[in-house]
This record gives sequence, C-alpha cells and structure tokens, in this order.
Amino acid sequence: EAAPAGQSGGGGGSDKLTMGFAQVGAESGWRTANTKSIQESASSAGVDLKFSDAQQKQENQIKAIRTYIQQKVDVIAFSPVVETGWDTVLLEAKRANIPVILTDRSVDSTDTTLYKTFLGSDFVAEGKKAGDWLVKDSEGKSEVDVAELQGTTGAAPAIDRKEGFAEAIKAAPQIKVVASQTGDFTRSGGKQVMEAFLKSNPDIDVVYAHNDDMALGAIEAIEAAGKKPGKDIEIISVDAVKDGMTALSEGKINYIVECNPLLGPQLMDLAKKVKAGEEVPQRVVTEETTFTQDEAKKALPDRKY
Ligand code: GYE
Repeated sequence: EAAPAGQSGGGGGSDKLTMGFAQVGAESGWRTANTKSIQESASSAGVDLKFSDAQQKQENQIKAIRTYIQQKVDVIAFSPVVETGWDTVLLEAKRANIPVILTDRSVDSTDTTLYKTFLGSDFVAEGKKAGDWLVKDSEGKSEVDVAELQGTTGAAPAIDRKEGFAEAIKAAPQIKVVASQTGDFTRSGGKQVMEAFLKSNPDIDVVYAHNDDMALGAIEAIEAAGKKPGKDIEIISVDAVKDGMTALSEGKINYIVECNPLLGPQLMDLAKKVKAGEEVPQRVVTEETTFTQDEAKKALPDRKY
C-alpha cells in the first residue's frame, strides 16, 4: 500500500521491503554480473537493498549478517562463500525472526528450517555436462591427461563441479585427472596454478576449469609456454560470461557449461513472498545450457554479460 501523497511514511514505517545482501566478493565476471543483477532488480522492484562485499572471507560475511540482524532488515539474502560453519549465525537470524534466502551457493546445514529457500544452479549437473562432453571428445584416444582448476576450497560450486565431472568421466577410463588444485575462481589464480602445472606435468591434454576466469588465466599461462590453447591443450570451463564466450568463439576454449548469474529478479520475487508469509519452494533451480565454439559465435552478439 503506497503512503498518501505528501507523507513520507515516517513513524509507522513504510511497506518497502528492506533486504540485507551479503555478497561473496568480486572475484569473477560471473560475480560482477550477479551483483549488477541483484542491485538493478532491487531498485526496479522497489526493494531497499543493503549490500556488502565479503572479499571472499567467511568471517566478513558473518559480520555483515549480524549487522543486518541488528538493523532488523525484513529479509537477509546471501551467497555463502563456503558450505560449512553457518549454523550459529543462521540460528541468530531465526531467533530474531528474520527470514534468510540462500542465493547461488548452498550451506551444508542439516537443519533446513534455518533458511526459507535456496535459489541457484545445480553445480553437480554442471560438472557432469563438462565431463560428458570430454567423454565424447575422447573417443578413440588412448590417454587423455586432465588438469583441473578448482574453485574456492570448500565452496559448493567447487565441491559439486569436481564431483559431477569425476562421475561423468568414469565412463572413459583413458581420461585421467593428473593434477587438481584451487585457483580460487580468479584469473590470477588460474594463471599461477596453470604455470605450475605446465612445469610439473608437461603432457597435459585438457584443462577443466571450474569457471571462465580461471580458464582465461590458464590461457595466458599456456600461451606464455609457447602452446596453443584450444588446440595443443583443450579447455573446458563453466559460467559462459562474455570474456569466456569470446575466447570460446576464437577457438581458445573448446566448451563452456553455462551458469546463470542473473538471479536478481527471482530473488526479489521470493523475498516479497517470504515477507508476505507465502509458501515458497525449498529449492529453486535455475535453467542453463551449454555452448560449443559455433554456438558461442551465434550467441555472443546478444550476450548481456
Ligand atoms: O561460477 C564463479 C564465481 O558461485 C556459481 O562463483 C558461483 C561461482 C561462479 O566466482 O565464477
């Protein structure tokens, strides 16, 4: 209900929904697109957004959530940097009667009453799609050595993308993961780890990167070592942000599994329902696709992020 003209709505408080959002950081192109989506859709949905950036540190996120509890926001939403260690602060929110919505990444809490819903991708499915592509691509080859660039240690997308990929490549025993290490979802992390991998494992055939930014860092390392990314070493990654799709269309990446960062509109919708006391599903999975090099060329001109 809008306040009558001329009144600012003071005293009794306004009907405007206040959301406290604790973001992971600004580690990747995906994250930048995600933040933009949340900020833009808050403003068009008339949501008063309090936003904080945890710089990929769990303690910063916990601090931000405690501040939102003190400020008595209507809804707290966050993307947990890692899966474990959330029960205490989530219980504090529950006792303060502030509903929590998980977006993008999940927590491992067994008590699912600690949050209302979880909106985000199925990361195991993403890892499987990456692995399925490699199984087909490896038909007739006698040995395929894979170097894996993992996301942030303990983060749901790192754990699940590793698991889904491992599951899929069981179908092809000639595929072997010969090196696997975290690059923290950043371009510089991907570059550094790939430089080390190229020294310790000169026979790497394929890089599986848990996100585009690490793949882009790996491309720099591969080129600096005098090899051709996409040819001498094939690259598979996850996200499908603009820089990744550009590298894919140029033949430097071979396959990208999409992960959708544009969660803002659905998040605002869920927050309004939760505030109104309406039932929401425990889990909302986002829809995603995959891209080959030809498909990337077609999709690029209309790509928004
Ligand atoms: O894939 C990566 C980002 O949690 C799905 O986090 C997200 C991941 C995304 O840093 O680029």
